Amino acid sequence: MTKVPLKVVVSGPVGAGKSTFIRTLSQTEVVDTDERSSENIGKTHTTVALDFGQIDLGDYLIHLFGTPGQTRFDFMWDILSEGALGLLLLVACDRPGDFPHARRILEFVTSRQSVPFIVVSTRNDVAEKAWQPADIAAYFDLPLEQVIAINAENVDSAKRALIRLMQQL
Ligand SMILES: Nc1nc2c(ncn2[C@@H]2O[C@H](COP(=O)(O)OP(=O)(O)O)[C@@H](O)[C@H]2O)c(=O)[nH]1
Ligand SMILES: [Mg+2]
Repeated sequence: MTKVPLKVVVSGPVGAGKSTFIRTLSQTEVVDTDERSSENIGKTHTTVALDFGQIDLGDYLIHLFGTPGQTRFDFMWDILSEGALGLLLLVACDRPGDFPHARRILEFVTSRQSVPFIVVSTRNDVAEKAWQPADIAAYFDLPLEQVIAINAENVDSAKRALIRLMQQL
Protein backbone atom coordinates (compact mmCIF):
# COMPACT_ATOMS: atom_id res chain seq x y z
CA MET A 1 0.00 0.00 0.00
CA THR A 2 1.26 3.46 -0.82
CA LYS A 3 1.70 5.62 2.21
CA VAL A 4 0.55 9.21 2.34
CA PRO A 5 3.62 11.48 2.55
CA LEU A 6 3.28 14.26 5.11
CA LYS A 7 5.71 17.06 5.70
CA VAL A 8 6.39 18.21 9.24
CA VAL A 9 8.70 21.12 10.03
CA VAL A 10 10.85 20.97 13.16
CA SER A 11 12.01 24.35 14.38
CA GLY A 12 13.32 26.04 17.49
CA PRO A 13 16.39 27.83 18.83
CA VAL A 14 19.90 26.44 18.57
CA GLY A 15 20.33 23.69 21.16
CA ALA A 16 16.61 22.89 21.37
CA GLY A 17 17.20 19.32 20.20
CA LYS A 18 16.06 19.50 16.56
CA SER A 19 18.91 17.43 15.13
CA THR A 20 18.63 14.95 18.01
CA PHE A 21 14.87 14.61 17.56
CA ILE A 22 15.16 13.96 13.84
CA ARG A 23 18.05 11.54 14.26
CA THR A 24 16.10 9.63 16.93
CA LEU A 25 12.96 9.29 14.84
CA SER A 26 14.34 8.80 11.38
CA GLN A 27 14.26 5.32 9.91
CA THR A 28 16.43 6.39 7.02
CA GLU A 29 19.89 7.83 7.27
CA VAL A 30 19.56 11.46 8.33
CA VAL A 31 20.76 14.07 5.96
CA ASP A 32 22.25 16.82 8.01
CA THR A 33 24.39 19.74 7.21
CA ASP A 34 26.07 20.47 10.52
CA GLU A 35 29.07 22.70 10.12
CA ARG A 36 31.46 24.57 12.32
CA SER A 37 29.45 27.41 13.76
CA SER A 38 30.34 30.98 12.94
CA GLU A 39 28.42 32.33 15.90
CA ASN A 40 29.27 31.79 19.52
CA ILE A 41 26.43 29.49 20.49
CA GLY A 42 28.24 27.27 22.95
CA LYS A 43 28.88 24.37 20.62
CA THR A 44 31.24 23.99 17.73
CA HIS A 45 28.87 22.45 15.22
CA THR A 46 25.42 23.56 14.28
CA THR A 47 22.89 22.97 11.57
CA VAL A 48 23.44 25.48 8.79
CA ALA A 49 20.89 24.38 6.26
CA LEU A 50 18.57 21.63 7.38
CA ASP A 51 18.13 18.18 8.87
CA PHE A 52 16.00 15.73 7.02
CA GLY A 53 14.65 12.39 8.13
CA GLN A 54 11.61 10.23 7.63
CA ILE A 55 9.46 7.96 9.72
CA ASP A 56 6.72 5.49 8.94
CA LEU A 57 3.66 6.15 11.07
CA GLY A 58 0.87 3.76 10.12
CA ASP A 59 -0.74 5.01 6.93
CA TYR A 60 1.60 7.97 6.76
CA LEU A 61 5.18 8.54 5.82
CA ILE A 62 6.28 11.57 7.79
CA HIS A 63 9.03 13.70 6.29
CA LEU A 64 10.78 15.70 8.97
CA PHE A 65 12.45 18.95 7.97
CA GLY A 66 14.57 20.59 10.64
CA THR A 67 15.21 24.29 10.24
CA PRO A 68 18.45 25.96 11.25
CA GLY A 69 18.17 27.77 14.58
CA GLN A 70 20.23 30.82 13.81
CA THR A 71 18.29 33.93 12.88
CA ARG A 72 20.30 34.58 9.75
CA PHE A 73 18.54 31.59 8.21
CA ASP A 74 15.04 33.02 8.57
CA PHE A 75 14.84 33.37 4.81
CA MET A 76 14.67 29.58 4.53
CA TRP A 77 11.33 29.49 6.27
CA ASP A 78 9.14 29.97 3.26
CA ILE A 79 10.98 27.28 1.36
CA LEU A 80 10.90 24.76 4.19
CA SER A 81 7.34 25.34 5.27
CA GLU A 82 5.77 25.25 1.82
CA GLY A 83 3.09 22.56 1.90
CA ALA A 84 3.82 21.62 5.49
CA LEU A 85 1.18 19.78 7.47
CA GLY A 86 2.35 21.19 10.76
CA LEU A 87 5.11 22.55 12.89
CA LEU A 88 6.89 21.20 15.93
CA LEU A 89 8.46 24.08 17.82
CA LEU A 90 11.18 22.62 20.01
CA VAL A 91 12.41 24.32 23.18
CA ALA A 92 14.82 22.90 25.74
CA CYS A 93 13.03 22.96 29.09
CA ASP A 94 16.25 23.98 30.84
CA ARG A 95 17.02 26.90 28.53
CA PRO A 96 14.31 29.48 29.28
CA GLY A 97 16.69 32.19 28.06
CA ASP A 98 15.96 30.89 24.56
CA PHE A 99 12.17 31.08 24.91
CA PRO A 100 11.92 34.63 23.55
CA HIS A 101 13.69 33.46 20.40
CA ALA A 102 11.31 30.50 20.18
CA ARG A 103 8.37 32.86 20.52
CA ARG A 104 9.75 35.05 17.74
CA ILE A 105 10.04 31.99 15.49
CA LEU A 106 6.45 31.09 16.26
CA GLU A 107 5.19 34.62 15.63
CA PHE A 108 7.18 34.83 12.41
CA VAL A 109 5.80 31.56 11.09
CA THR A 110 2.19 31.98 12.13
CA SER A 111 2.12 35.53 10.77
CA ARG A 112 3.00 34.19 7.34
CA GLN A 113 0.58 31.29 7.21
CA SER A 114 -1.80 29.47 9.47
CA VAL A 115 -0.10 26.20 10.33
CA PRO A 116 -1.05 23.71 13.07
CA PHE A 117 1.71 23.48 15.65
CA ILE A 118 2.64 22.22 19.06
CA VAL A 119 5.45 23.26 21.38
CA VAL A 120 7.73 20.34 22.22
CA SER A 121 9.75 20.65 25.40
CA THR A 122 12.97 18.60 25.20
CA ARG A 123 15.69 17.51 27.65
CA ASN A 124 13.15 16.57 30.31
CA ASP A 125 15.33 13.58 31.23
CA VAL A 126 18.38 15.70 32.04
CA ALA A 127 17.16 18.96 33.34
CA GLU A 128 16.91 20.03 36.92
CA LYS A 129 14.72 22.98 37.87
CA ALA A 130 13.39 22.85 34.35
CA TRP A 131 10.21 24.43 33.12
CA GLN A 132 7.13 22.23 33.30
CA PRO A 133 4.66 21.93 30.38
CA ALA A 134 2.12 24.09 32.24
CA ASP A 135 4.69 26.90 32.65
CA ILE A 136 5.67 26.64 29.00
CA ALA A 137 2.02 26.69 27.93
CA ALA A 138 1.51 29.85 29.98
CA TYR A 139 4.62 31.46 28.50
CA PHE A 140 3.48 30.81 24.92
CA ASP A 141 -0.15 31.51 25.82
CA LEU A 142 -1.32 28.09 24.65
CA PRO A 143 -3.68 25.44 25.99
CA LEU A 144 -1.86 22.62 27.78
CA GLU A 145 -2.71 20.13 24.99
CA GLN A 146 -0.52 22.17 22.68
CA VAL A 147 2.60 21.53 24.76
CA ILE A 148 4.30 18.18 25.24
CA ALA A 149 7.38 17.24 27.27
CA ILE A 150 9.69 14.65 25.75
CA ASN A 151 13.16 13.15 25.71
CA ALA A 152 14.40 13.74 22.17
CA GLU A 153 16.84 10.84 22.47
CA ASN A 154 14.07 8.31 23.06
CA VAL A 155 12.07 7.00 20.10
CA ASP A 156 8.81 6.33 21.90
CA SER A 157 8.94 9.67 23.66
CA ALA A 158 9.77 11.58 20.47
CA LYS A 159 7.00 9.75 18.61
CA ARG A 160 4.46 11.06 21.10
CA ALA A 161 5.20 14.58 19.86
CA LEU A 162 4.31 13.60 16.30
CA ILE A 163 1.15 11.87 17.42
CA ARG A 164 0.14 14.91 19.47
CA LEU A 165 0.63 17.12 16.42
CA MET A 166 -1.57 14.80 14.34
CA GLN A 167 -4.25 15.11 17.04
CA GLN A 168 -4.24 18.89 16.54
CA LEU A 169 -5.16 18.60 12.87
N1 LIG B 1 19.36 13.86 27.29
C1 LIG B 1 18.84 14.62 26.32
N2 LIG B 1 19.66 15.35 25.56
C2 LIG B 1 19.11 16.11 24.59
C3 LIG B 1 17.72 16.13 24.35
N3 LIG B 1 17.48 16.97 23.31
C4 LIG B 1 18.68 17.45 22.94
N4 LIG B 1 19.67 16.94 23.70
C5 LIG B 1 21.11 17.29 23.65
O1 LIG B 1 21.16 18.72 23.62
C6 LIG B 1 22.17 19.19 22.73
C7 LIG B 1 21.57 20.05 21.62
O2 LIG B 1 20.78 19.24 20.77
P1 LIG B 1 20.77 19.40 19.17
O3 LIG B 1 19.94 18.28 18.65
O4 LIG B 1 22.14 19.57 18.62
O5 LIG B 1 19.99 20.80 19.03
P2 LIG B 1 19.66 21.65 17.72
O6 LIG B 1 20.62 22.81 17.73
O7 LIG B 1 18.25 22.13 17.93
O8 LIG B 1 19.79 20.77 16.51
C8 LIG B 1 22.86 17.93 22.22
O9 LIG B 1 23.99 17.70 23.03
C9 LIG B 1 21.83 16.83 22.41
O10 LIG B 1 22.43 15.58 22.59
C10 LIG B 1 16.86 15.36 25.21
O11 LIG B 1 15.62 15.35 25.10
N5 LIG B 1 17.49 14.61 26.16
MG1 LIG C 1 20.96 21.01 14.78
